[in-house]
Order: sequence, then structure tokens, then C-alpha cells
Amino acid sequence: LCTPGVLSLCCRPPAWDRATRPPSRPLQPPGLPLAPCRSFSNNKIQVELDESSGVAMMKFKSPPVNSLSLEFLTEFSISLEKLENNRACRGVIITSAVPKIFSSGLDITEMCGKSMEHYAEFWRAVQELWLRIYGSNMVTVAAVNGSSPAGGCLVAMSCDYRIMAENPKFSIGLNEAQLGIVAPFWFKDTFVNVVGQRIAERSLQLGSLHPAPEALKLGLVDELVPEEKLMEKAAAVMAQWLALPDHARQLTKTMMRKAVLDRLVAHREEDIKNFVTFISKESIQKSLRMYMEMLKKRKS
Ligand code: CO8
Repeated sequence: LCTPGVLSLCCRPPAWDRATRPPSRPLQPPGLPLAPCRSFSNNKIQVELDESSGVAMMKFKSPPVNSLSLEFLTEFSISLEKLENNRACRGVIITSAVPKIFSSGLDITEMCGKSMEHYAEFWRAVQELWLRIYGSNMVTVAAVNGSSPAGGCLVAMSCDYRIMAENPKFSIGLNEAQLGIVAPFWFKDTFVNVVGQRIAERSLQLGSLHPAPEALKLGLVDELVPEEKLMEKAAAVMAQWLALPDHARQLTKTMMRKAVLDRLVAHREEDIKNFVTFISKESIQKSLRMYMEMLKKRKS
């Protein structure tokens, strides 16, 4: 997954190479208690790495709905980069600290009434994040503990495994069509790779949001568990994936995902231009404004 200049930050040496190198930190002196947990917290995301298991927990904490603003996307990418470059980290569980919401997707206010330059910067950040998660060397498990429309669904779909809380009120899907916008080809490619062409075609055209039990039937999530068991299950799944040799798993992941990643990398600038042209259209701006008004009305 190491496309020069684009995924450079994902290009840490593969684990089989790392295993032969000296440890990056001196070994703990005997008799001292281990200090396996490292955490870093930004404004919108909290990350805790358990160095003894090699598993990081990443929690979105941007109320009310964990919308993916430019700031959020930037923090998210930087957090992944830090973990990716940390030899002690082999896997990450992604979840939310906001009750009932995993992520409400891209922050619509970033796509409304802003300059062309802003749209371009925003879209580059969305691309960057997807390239990082979808192309990550780490094992990535999404513990979807709330609703997860559009960009939120993309984040979950880009992980290696998805576990969702068994609550029919939580839904997940690519609902862009409902907003009057069109999911770009790499959202679609990711979706097709998870659920297959037919389900993706129907679900995308209808902009469907699937309640958790339906998402399981469609294969959009891998399993449902009671909400209180979600983290325990995520840890068990992670342990199962980490039991395999990293190099075999990573090379297999690369084989499965490379074509889709390469497609965006090859058309990145064109994709940004398309987005900026599309989103700047008055008709699209109007659709987004109406959608935001609908969200507010529904509330009152
Ligand atoms: N962006 C910005 N603000 C949002 C978003 C969002 N995605 N979602 C919700 N909000 C705001 C609401 O407007 C509301 O604001 P305020 O308090 O000022 O009125 C606040 O967050 C709380 O929202 P709700 O009251 O609706 O909270 P609920 O807990 O009742 O519901 C939901 C949470 C289910 C997440 C609900 O808010 C919802 O359905 N939101 C819309 C989600 C959505 O449709 N997202 C799609 C975003 S587009 C995207 O991700 C991909 C775009 C690809 C672009 C391609 C173009 C070419």
C-alpha cells in the first residue's frame, strides 16, 4: 500500500521486517512495574495505546454527533499516522465516546457556503483519511456504537471488521442520495468490496440507512452484539486477527485493497476538482441547505 508521496505515512516497514530490528526503546529494567499504556488526546479524538497487547483504542469525542469537520479529519489522520509509525502498535479499535452516535459523517457545514479553496482543502482531507484507514497496515476494528451515516459508514467500512451494537434504532449506510449529492467512486468501491455490486447499487441509489439488524443481513456489518458487550467483543476479534503473522495478513490486505486505493491515488486531483465543481453548484448548495433545515426542524 506504499504509493510514493501519497501513502508515505503508511509506509512503515512491514512487521516481519520490524521483528528483526532492535527494539526502539530500551527494555524495562527488571523489578519495575510495566507502564504499558500511552495515551494522547486531541480536541476531538482520544487515543490510548496498550503497549503490552499492541492494541490502541481510538474514541471519537466531538459532540453532538462526531461530524467529520476539517479539524476532526486532520486529527484523525494524524492520530492514525502516529499509531502507524509506532512499532508497538499492531491494531486499532475505533469507536465513539458520544452516546448513540458513531459518526454523523462529513460535516455538512464544511460543504455549505464556503470558498472553492476551502472545499478543495476539505476534500483532500477526506481523501487522506480514507487512504490512511483503508490502506492501514494495522488491524482495524470498528466498534459501531451508534448511528453511522455516509462518511461515518465509510470510516466503518474501511476497517477490517465491523461490530455493531444490537440496537435497531442505530442505522448505517451511504445516504448521500437523500441529501441530493452523489457518493464518489471510492466510497462506492469500498461499499461494493464490503457488500457486493447488487446490494451496493440498490442501497446507494436509494440512499438507504440500514437499521443494525438489516445491516447484518446485508453483510454491511460483520456481527451485532449487545451494546454492553461491544468492547469486549472488539477486543476478542482483535486478538483473533493479531494471532496471525503480521506480514501474511498485511500482504493479503494489500492484495485485496490495492486496486481500489490506486484508483483514487491516480485520480486524486481530478476527484478534488470534480468535488469542488459539484459542491459549488447553486442547486447542490440549495439541497444541502434544505437538508440542514430538515435536520433542525425534525429536532423541534
Ligand atoms: N454535519 C453537520 N452538522 C450535523 C450533521 C452533519 N453531518 N449531522 C447532524 N448535525 C447537527 C444537526 O444539524 C444538529 O445541529 P443543531 O444542534 O445546531 O440543530 C446537531 O448536529 C444534532 O443533530 P440531531 O439533533 O439530528 O441529533 P440526533 O441525535 O437526533 O441524530 C443523526 C443524529 C442520526 C446523526 C442525525 O443528526 C442525522 O441523521 N444527521 C445527518 C447525517 C447525514 O446525513 N450525514 C451525511 C453527511 S454527507 C457525507 O458524509 C458524505 C458526503 C460525500 C460527498 C460527495 C459529494 C460529491
